[in-house]
Amino acid sequence: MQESLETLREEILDRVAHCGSEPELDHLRVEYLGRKGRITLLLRGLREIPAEERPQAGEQLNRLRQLVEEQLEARLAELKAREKERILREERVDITLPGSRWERGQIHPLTLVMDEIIDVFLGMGFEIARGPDIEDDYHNFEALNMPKDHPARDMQDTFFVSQERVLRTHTSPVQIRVMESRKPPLQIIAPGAVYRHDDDATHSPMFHQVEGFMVDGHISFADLKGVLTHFIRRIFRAEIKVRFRPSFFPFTEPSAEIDIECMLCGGKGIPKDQQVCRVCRGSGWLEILGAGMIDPQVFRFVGYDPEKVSGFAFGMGVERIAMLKFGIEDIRLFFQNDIRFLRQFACL
Ligand code: 2NL
Repeated sequence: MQESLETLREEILDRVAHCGSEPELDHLRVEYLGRKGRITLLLRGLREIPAEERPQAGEQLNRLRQLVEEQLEARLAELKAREKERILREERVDITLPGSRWERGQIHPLTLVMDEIIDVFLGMGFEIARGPDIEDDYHNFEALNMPKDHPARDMQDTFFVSQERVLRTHTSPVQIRVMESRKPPLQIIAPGAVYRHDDDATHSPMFHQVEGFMVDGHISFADLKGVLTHFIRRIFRAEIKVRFRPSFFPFTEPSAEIDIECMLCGGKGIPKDQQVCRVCRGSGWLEILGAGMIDPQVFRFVGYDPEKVSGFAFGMGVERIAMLKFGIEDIRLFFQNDIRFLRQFACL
């Protein structure tokens, strides 16, 4: 008995000392101290040994049980402390490291200019209208006084989606649709992407337009001049010189193109260095708008009586205005999304 208890004690202490985890430790507890544990069974077996040996054996067994309980407890505390240390070591976060930065973006220069244009017209009481990028032949051409054999269709190299459907070559069809569905008085602008088969430093196959019109009982060319002159002075500067020059569009009569004095050479055409101005090519003027009084034929197409209503319409290219405003020489810069280009318009 004496010797076997000694062996058992050695065995338990050795196993507890080598135990590497809490579940393993629980296992040992059950194995020795559980309901059918080896120490428990030995304690129960005390009844069967002679009465005179019982107190001593009982004392030894109790001491062993107490020792095992203490050792299990101590080992558990040790394992917990070691685990805590491991977590502190392995899951350590260096809060002094710099965080990952969020790059701040900026508004695209075209959006900037587009919003500015829209704001000026909203300030004069115009409403914004939008329409589909894919249009039918009727709304893109026919209703704008450009029948199938009209030479003006040549001026716009059109992307065809099918025989009858095209990528809109201007935002005029948006305005046709507004007139078809509503009655004057109307003051509308139609901003958006348009498409033409054209691709060089000043032409992009997709670009942006703002067109607009005003229709009521007695709208005159004086209204056209007033609205567009105000617009130009808000977008460029209040003192800028403006010129209305006769022109032609199939959907307006009379028609005009509107120029501003060249901002590079100040309208001189030939700046100090005696070279021809590269922006206005020596003319001193820059074309920035097309406009005119809406043709009576267009009114008939949308069901208005040209005897009772009149109006003006205008159109401009947003890229062109942005290029002039910022001195950008190649339209393709707007669409390459080179961050070095885009960053220059931060905070504008
Ligand atoms: C330009 C010239 C223009 C219009 C667009 C228009 C629209 C309707 C009726 C009549 Cl629904 N006209 N739009 C009129 C004159 C000129 O644009 O140079 N655009 C870039």
